[in-house]
Amino acid sequence: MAYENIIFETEGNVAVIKFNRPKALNAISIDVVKDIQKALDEVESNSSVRVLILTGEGDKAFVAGADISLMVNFTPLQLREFSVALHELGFRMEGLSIPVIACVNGFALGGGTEIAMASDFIYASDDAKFGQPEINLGIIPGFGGTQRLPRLVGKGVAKELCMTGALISAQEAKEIGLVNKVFPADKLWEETMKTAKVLAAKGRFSLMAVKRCIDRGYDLDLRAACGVETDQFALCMASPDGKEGMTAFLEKRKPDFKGELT
Ligand code: DAK
Repeated sequence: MAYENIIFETEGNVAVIKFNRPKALNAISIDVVKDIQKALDEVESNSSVRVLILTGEGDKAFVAGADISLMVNFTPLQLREFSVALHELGFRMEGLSIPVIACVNGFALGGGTEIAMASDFIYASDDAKFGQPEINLGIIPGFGGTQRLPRLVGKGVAKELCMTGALISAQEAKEIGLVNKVFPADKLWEETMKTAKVLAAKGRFSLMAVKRCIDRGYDLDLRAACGVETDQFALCMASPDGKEGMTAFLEKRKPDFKGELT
């Protein structure tokens, strides 16, 4: 399928969505969100896809936020539609059964930091910049920034970033726990792909189970969260990949995970 606002491609078991509006620093519009939703339909209907990477076209920006030139003219109903579309996208990314890596190759501001946070983890180039600068526009983060950011970095740091609107470097973002790893810009893609391939070789169900346990359990009390883990653990043990992994260990060979249901 052809897309206007993104580039969608697959490389082996890895699917890649590139935000593709480099002249506007890949700012997000409702059409971008619709294109991503269609690409996610493709991802979900292709069981050979084991990992998804999000990145930005060009060398300047991952996503510089929501498209301010469009947003400024939105009616309240259009704003509501945009809001619903963005929140649905974030929850859909978290609900995907495969890992999603944000490969942040430049500015990730406002909606850019927010879509990166809805991924499972973030790798960034050493020249990337993060921030929630909405306060400078007289608004606040509207795509989960006030909610996902404190969960990742703690309340105080999240409040400081949302209240000052300050931009921070990739290294600072790593120090506060927003970013997992920082690479020189010319190595970011190679390193992200290396990790994606490591993940693609793991069992499909155990990857999904880790994602479910951590995302669902995070908002629950410890006892309820451990209950989520118990259920996911039992499902993995009963899955063909679970049997294969343990049998391979006992037979002193590499596991061959098929990701099948029976
Ligand atoms: N929207 C539209 N265009 C943008 C843009 C944006 N967010 N960011 C950059 N551009 C455009 C610029 O206007 C410029 O276009 P031309 O003038 O060439 O036509 C082009 O990209 C290049 O940008 P600059 O010339 O400004 O490049 P610089 O290197 O000088 O500066 C910059 C780069 C990233 C520091 C700067 O462009 C900048 O400050 N951009 C705005 C960053 C920002 O404030 N981001 C937050 C946007 S607000 C919601 C959900 C979510 C949101 C809202 C509502 N609901 C649920 C309802 C999210 C809001 C946001 O993300």
